[in-house]
Order: sequence, then C-alpha cells, then structure tokens
Amino acid sequence: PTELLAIGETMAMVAPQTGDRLIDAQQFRLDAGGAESNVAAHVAALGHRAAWFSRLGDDALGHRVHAQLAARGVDVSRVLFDPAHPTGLYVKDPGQGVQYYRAGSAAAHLSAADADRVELTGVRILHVSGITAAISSEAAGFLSRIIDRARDAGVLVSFDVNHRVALWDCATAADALAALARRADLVFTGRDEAESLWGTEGAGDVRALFTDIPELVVKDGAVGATAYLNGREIFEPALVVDVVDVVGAGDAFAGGYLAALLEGASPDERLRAGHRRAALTLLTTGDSIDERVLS
Ligand code: KDG
Repeated sequence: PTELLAIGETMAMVAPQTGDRLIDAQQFRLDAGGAESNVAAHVAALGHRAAWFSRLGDDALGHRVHAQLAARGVDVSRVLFDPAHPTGLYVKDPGQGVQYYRAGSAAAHLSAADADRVELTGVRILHVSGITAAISSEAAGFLSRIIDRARDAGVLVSFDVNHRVALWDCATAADALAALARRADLVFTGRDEAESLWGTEGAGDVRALFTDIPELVVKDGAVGATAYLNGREIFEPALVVDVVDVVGAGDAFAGGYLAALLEGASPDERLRAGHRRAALTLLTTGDSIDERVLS
C-alpha cells in the first residue's frame, strides 16, 4: 500500500536551460512542477511507496506531467484527467521569480466530491499544502474535505504552509492558513513566511502561536530548522552549500523529513534527513534533484 499520498496542483514548468533571463534564453526545459508532487518524488527516491493525486488537463502537458512523475517513481494511478480544463503552466525567469498561468486549470476544479473518492486505504501520511487553498474556492473545499477524511481514517496529516504571495496576499491568507495548520498533525513553515503571515519573530514565537500542533517544524533557510514536539524543541543546523536555486528546497526538506518519519527515525534524524535532501536540491536549477549532482 501507499505510504505517503501527496495532493496538490502540479503544473508544467518551463525554465531556461542555462539560467539566462527569460527574454534572452534560447533553450528551455519542460518539467513537472508542483510542491506536493515534488515531496512525493523525494519520498519515492528515498525508497518509499509514494503517490500523488490531483487533476491534470487531458492535454499533452497533462500527460507529460503524468509520465514524468511516474518516471520519478511516483504512483500516479489516482490522477484524474479533466477533459474540460487545461493543465496549469508556470514559467521561471531566473532572478525574477515565476509567472503562473494556472487560473481555471484542471487542478483548480478539484472538488469536495473528488475528495470523497480518493483512495486512502493503507495510507500512513497525507501531505498537502496551503497552495491548494489559494488556487480556487472549489479546491479549498477539496482540501478541507480531504483533511477531514484523512483525520477520520487515522492518516497522519502533514501540512506545508507554502504561502504563495502571487496567489494571495498575507492579509487574505493569514487566517485561512493558520486554520488549516491547526487541523494538521505535522506542520512545516518558514521563519520568514510565518513572520510575514502572522507577525511572529523567530521559531519560538511561531510555536507560541501554534501550541496545539503536535509536530511543528520551523525552517530558517541556511541557518537550520527547529522541530517542536512532545514538549521538546530540537534544532538542527542546515548544511553549508553553494546555492544555485532555492526553489524546491522546502519540498525536498519535507520529503527527507517525511521519509525519515516513515522509517521511524528520531526527530533530530528527521531534521537532518530534511537538510540533506534540501542541500541536494539547492545545488540544481530544477524543482527536483538532478541525479547528476549525486555522481
Ligand atoms: O515548491 C516549488 C513550487 O513552488 C513549484 O513547484 C510550483 O507548486 C508550485 C507553486 O504553486 O508555487
């Protein structure tokens, strides 16, 4: 059975091959890009049965994303192909950020009825993120419903806050993301992210805001990450790397952490596993690890 099921929109991602600005670049990659499927791919790469679910357009980009995730070892058998709406797209402009073309995408049409049909039998961890709450009200309803179902089924709910400023501003997102975090068993957030959303200063302050979350992980970029659980506070420093691209590092961290959790590793080992996986991603321009850096 599936050990981890990640759910959330994956788009087709266009990125300049060389790291040139979009207006100048000549060669591009076309890869699957989505925070939650990145996590699934990391967990699969670390030797676990990981699945991903969303809606994809029944178009060439959708089938390409599906095939690319399958090639990364992710079980994509639950995916719904939506003939009425397109696969979302996003374009990376190195040094400038990203541009989304995802309004009205297939994933924005994830519905509460979809949530009722997702197979959860045997799943140990459901991993979701705040992005799903931001893409449409229908998808927000989906997210709420799938969290309820997972909780009822005794599946551990892992939630990455993943505030995407391009989708909703802090004022709109703050309460919605806090309410979702409080329904999860395990929450990942960034120190900066928490500061801009909730005005917290430092990891301890985030913990003070979310005392009831059983396992809270506050990441502080190149400094390290702190886990709060069972009345303990555990800090592990990040690894020192020459950063090429930070996109996807949070997903890699979550993937490493969750794989270690599946293995029954201690909290400090989970944090170290997260940092190891993040470090590999920081060395590449893609959302995921270029296995060449491993050789
Ligand atoms: O974490 C990486 C993601 O930001 C990227 O894959 C795109 O899912 C994405 C999003 O909504 O930003």
